[in-house]
Amino acid sequence: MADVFGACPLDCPDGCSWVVTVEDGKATRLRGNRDHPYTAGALCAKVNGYLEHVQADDRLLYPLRRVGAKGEGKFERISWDEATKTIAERLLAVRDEFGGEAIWPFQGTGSLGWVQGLEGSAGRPLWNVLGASRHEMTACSVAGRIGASYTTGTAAGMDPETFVDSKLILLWGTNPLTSGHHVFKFMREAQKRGAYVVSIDPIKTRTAERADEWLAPLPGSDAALALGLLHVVLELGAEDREYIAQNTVGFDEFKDRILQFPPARVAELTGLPEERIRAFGERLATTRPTGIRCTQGMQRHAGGGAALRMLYAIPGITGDWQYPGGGASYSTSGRFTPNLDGILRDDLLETPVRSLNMVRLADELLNQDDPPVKALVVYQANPMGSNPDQRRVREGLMREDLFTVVMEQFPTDTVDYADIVLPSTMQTEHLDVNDGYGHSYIHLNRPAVAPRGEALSTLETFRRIAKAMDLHEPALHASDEEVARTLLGDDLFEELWETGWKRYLPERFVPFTDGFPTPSGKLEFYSERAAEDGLDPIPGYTPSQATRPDDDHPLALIAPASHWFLNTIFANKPDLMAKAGGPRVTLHPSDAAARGLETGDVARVFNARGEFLADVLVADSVREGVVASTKGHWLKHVRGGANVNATTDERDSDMGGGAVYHDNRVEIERAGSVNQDDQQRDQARFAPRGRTAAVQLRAR
Ligand SMILES: Nc1nc2c(c(=O)[nH]1)N[C@H]1C(S)=C(S)[C@@H](COP(=O)(O)OP(=O)(O)OC[C@H]3O[C@@H](n4cnc5c(=O)[nH]c(N)nc54)[C@H](O)[C@@H]3O)O[C@H]1N2
Ligand SMILES: Nc1nc2c(c(=O)[nH]1)N[C@H]1C(S)=C(S)[C@@H](COP(=O)(O)OP(=O)(O)OC[C@H]3O[C@@H](n4cnc5c(=O)[nH]c(N)nc54)[C@H](O)[C@@H]3O)O[C@H]1N2
Ligand code: SF4
Ligand SMILES: [Mo]
Repeated sequence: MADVFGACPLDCPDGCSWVVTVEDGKATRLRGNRDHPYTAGALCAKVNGYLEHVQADDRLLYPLRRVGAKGEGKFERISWDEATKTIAERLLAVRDEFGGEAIWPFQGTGSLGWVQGLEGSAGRPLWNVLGASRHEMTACSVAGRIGASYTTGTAAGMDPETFVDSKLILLWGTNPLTSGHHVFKFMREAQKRGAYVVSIDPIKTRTAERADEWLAPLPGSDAALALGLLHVVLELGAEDREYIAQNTVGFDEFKDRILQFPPARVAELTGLPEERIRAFGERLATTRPTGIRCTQGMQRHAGGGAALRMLYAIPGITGDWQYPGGGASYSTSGRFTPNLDGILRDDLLETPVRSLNMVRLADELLNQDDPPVKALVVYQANPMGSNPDQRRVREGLMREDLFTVVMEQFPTDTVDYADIVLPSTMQTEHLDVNDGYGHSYIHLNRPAVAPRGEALSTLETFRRIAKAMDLHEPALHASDEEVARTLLGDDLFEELWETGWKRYLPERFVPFTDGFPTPSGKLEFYSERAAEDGLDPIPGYTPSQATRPDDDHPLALIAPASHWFLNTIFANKPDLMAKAGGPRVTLHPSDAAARGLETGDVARVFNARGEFLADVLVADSVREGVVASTKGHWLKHVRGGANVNATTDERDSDMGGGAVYHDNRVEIERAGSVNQDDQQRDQARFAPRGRTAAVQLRAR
């Protein structure tokens, strides 16, 4: 029996350190590492059952070739040699006829590993040699990252562990008890010591339930709310003048902007009562340190970049950036700086190539002709479920002249459109290096067990494709361990091999004490860089689509993280599917009454782009005019074969071409009611594949 250190690879800020117990070559137990200060012995509702997921009956175990029509999901087993030979021939033929840019390596966030996954852009050396299009990772966090960086030079803000020292905690557009719960124990401790916690979210989430106060602004109005709060701070003369004078540039210009947003105006823009804005502003003015936790959710709007830029400016006015427990926390990404250049090998690229925006998948597949996308290699992504404008994504993937390869662990909705499917290892089966974008630790994930079936790691898959292409560049053949060593250096690699994890920052780290990584070296209320990029040089408010009433589709639909899935991962795992139930929409009683909807009804949720079916829940946990659902459902496992992304839009946010998932409008009508007969029929029709088998597995 042996305990093997590893780390969770999923797109979650918590980046947990875990320990796998291996007996006779089998992983028998998985637990959160008790010695790790951030993980502290706990994983989460989703990952506790990860070993069971690795053993699931629907794991993909062999390479497959499509035999049915695209989308049908009919395949035959082939050998790895045959698969890589076919891929090599097709990709080289595409490159010869249309140029390398006709190949699109489409990588998602299924693994954030630095060796096998997104952080190290696994596969990049091969794409460089082929001159493939660059893949712009825009689905998740880009707008907020760019926005925050105009203010402070980086989006890497507070060390989240220092929330324990906060006296006022603003949970701003973030739902940590669902989307990364480990930070909450530091907040809980602060709360015990007397800190006041405010949740600012149009939805009363399970986190908002535990806050001292819940404020529900109109979606996308956060920058306006922040300006209103700062207005109160200035009215009270509570700005930290010494901090501002020594550490910031552009205060006078920013002040003029703030003065244009008195609480009365902000009440109109945000839909919040003026007294509450005023009271909240007074609390902010008088409580040091104030820590703002603001994550990716609130930037999935037309003005998402502007909002994060604004929130990172608040502690510049109150001086909170100087205290442990003060400041703002979007992520810690960018603080861990391994030798990335050494593994990306961008020096192998002969001529510059175009970039393709991943949230524009449908548009690029359907309308791009310079050159057209002729080959799509999808890995660690499930665009059929996760991308916006589902109907058009499907249309794009249906193109007969598109050669699609999908590397996967499970038969997702995207797999159904593949010409060739390649089985991939899961985290217990391969080597990787993982950090966490919500903490300050680095981990080595040692392979604990042999891969199931013929599954291969991402890098081994690319090595075999390179070999089949007869490409001899050594970087294309570096082993998983060589890549990890290049990334970390031998000393750190060997240290982590023994210890599993290491903190890479001092304890109680406070950022920006030696200045800001901006062009001026100071916090920039006024940003030349923003002006050069064609943006407002001063932080401002960009209204979202969802704040503008639209007669046909008046309800603002927000679809954030599901408690039971991670994006679309686990949405085929029977126990978690049962806990999650089918897609649901929560409506305010007044919106429900206006449509004759009641809890238990089945509703059609629709707009011009498409529709999906959902169970209705009527509750005042959403503000009027706002409807809540969640992301993640597999299309093949739900009624109507569509999830919430049938209604979301490919439109870009204000910065970096980011996604606008929460900036969406729909109408809802009754499609039926869930009486017992319906339920039984639905259960028979939509029972997840493999349910019986998985239940037996647990019973054993
Ligand atoms: N269980 C679980 N955990 C996850 C994920 C998952 O799918 N499931 N996904 C992971 C990923 S990929 C990411 S990027 C992170 C994201 O984690 P979060 O940043 O928490 O993102 P969301 O869950 O999208 O949204 C958070 C909250 O923002 C609110 N919100 C939406 N629009 C607005 C707005 O305009 N203003 C304000 N103030 N609030 C708004 C939503 O109602 C929601 O409660 O979570 C990760 N963790
Ligand atoms: N409506 C709505 N939609 C959203 C969002 C939202 O808030 N609302 N959030 C968006 C966000 S934040 C994100 S990050 C995106 C995520 O969108 P995607 O990047 O498409 O992520 P997933 O849907 O989780 O799909 C990841 C797939 O990778 C596979 N996978 C995991 N590890 C590996 C591996 O090591 N190798 C291979 N080959 N495959 C692997 C998993 O089985 C899974 O099918 O979704 C976005 N979609
Ligand atoms: S999904 Fe997040 S909370 Fe759950 S185990 Fe992974 S890193 Fe930890
Ligand atoms: Mo994400």
